[in-house]
Amino acid sequence: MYTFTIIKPNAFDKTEQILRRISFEGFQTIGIRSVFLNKEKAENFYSIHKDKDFFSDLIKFMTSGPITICALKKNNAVIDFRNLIGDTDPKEANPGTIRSMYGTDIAENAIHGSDSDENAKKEILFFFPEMESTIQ
Ligand code: IDP
Ligand code: MG
Repeated sequence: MYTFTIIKPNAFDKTEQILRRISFEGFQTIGIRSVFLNKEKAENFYSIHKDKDFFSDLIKFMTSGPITICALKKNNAVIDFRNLIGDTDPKEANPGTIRSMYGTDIAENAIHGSDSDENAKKEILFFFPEMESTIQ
């Protein structure tokens, strides 16, 4: 029903094109904001990856410029959105997917998408706590 996305710093200047594509694919935007992440907020959001060797680079990247965060609604939102963005590595992502079109490399892959319904809710509430009653 819901998913959460971040247009990452390397794709921030493509936000309009990417949002148009997301809307064209049938996702309804129910929350949107452009923000800067500080180190603490980025580390919290990606805490599941804190022991990975790319963690500090990931935090540096995600705090390097503005991002756009969105809560999205659609039937089958999580799976359909992962299919729309493509593989984590833009080089592996199918042609026409958002990561294949706007990603730089596996680290700067343009866009985030939640990987489960449970994480989608957590991620939406992490950035939009005021939506608690809306998404239950
Ligand atoms: P996902 O975003 O496709 O779910 P995850 O494995 O959850 O991929 O990784 C989170 C983010 O960490 C990726 O979107 C990417 O920005 C970064 N990342 C993942 N794997 C690597 C890597 O091997 N090197 C550098 N950065 C990576
Ligand atoms: Mg992930």
